[in-house]
Amino acid sequence: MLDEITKTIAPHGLVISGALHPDANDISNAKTLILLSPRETFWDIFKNAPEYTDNTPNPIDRWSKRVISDIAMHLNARTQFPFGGPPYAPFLDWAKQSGRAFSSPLGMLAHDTYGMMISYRGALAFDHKIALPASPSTSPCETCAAKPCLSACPVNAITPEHGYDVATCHAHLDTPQGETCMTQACRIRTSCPVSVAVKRETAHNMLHMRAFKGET
Ligand code: B12
Repeated sequence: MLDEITKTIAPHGLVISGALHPDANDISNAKTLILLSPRETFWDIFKNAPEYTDNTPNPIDRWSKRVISDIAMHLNARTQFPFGGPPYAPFLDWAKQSGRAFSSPLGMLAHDTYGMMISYRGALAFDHKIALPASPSTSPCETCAAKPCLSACPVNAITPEHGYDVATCHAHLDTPQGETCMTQACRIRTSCPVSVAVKRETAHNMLHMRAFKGET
């Protein structure tokens, strides 16, 4: 079944980034949840989708809803999305329960393959149990001696002591010095040694960062 899901989602630029058997009282009411994230081909596929050029807000969220809903129908599953709240579906908890993503020293998630560049586009909820492989269950942060994430932000907008100071982050993005964060993505996220392997186009980074700034 996992193979079938992988084959179905791959042409849409998506990959299984986590899977879990949620507790009986989980809000998803699912026996199996499959978390979906962008893979290397995502941007080329998305760029050619109608949502990219229709000049309507939240293009990636709208693309995710359309594409993942179609996939779910095909696989006889239900959907969950990380956006559209509040209330928000507990993607951070699901990610951690999957054993493939972990709280980094800054609180932001670090994933075994995508590091801090992990993001989720949606989840497939199945009413039956799908056999899942064992996950690594050791955080990449445990073996990361340098911990560059702790000093990567030019304005210390995220600290272990005070969490995420969104206003400080926003203010920096509006300055010339903040341009690198806008075009090359958040410097904390890209400093993660696991994230370094994740290559993203400038336009992709800018779309997310502009959405974060409330500009799209
Ligand atoms: C609201 C929200 C935000 C708010 C956070 C408000 C705040 N902290 O005051 C804002 C808009 C600022 C935000 C920003 C970002 N977010 Co956000 N966010 C969410 C969202 C939609 C809901 C979280 C929530 O309120 N849950 C309910 C409450 C009750 O639970 P909670 O655990 O207390 O939630 C807190 C944390 O989620 C935290 N948080 C949310 N995003 C981020 C990002 C960072 C860097 C940190 C430290 C904390 C943080 O803030 C929440 C409220 O306090 C989740 C998706 C989801 N469904 O979980 C994504 C999510 C957590 N965000 C994510 C991402 C990718 C980002 C961005 C990096 C987006 C980008 N630019 O690409 C930015 C950070 C900017 C940057 N430096 O790059 C990812 C996870 C990334 C990770 N590795 O951990 C998620 C899971 C979305 C996804 N589709 O994958 N986000």
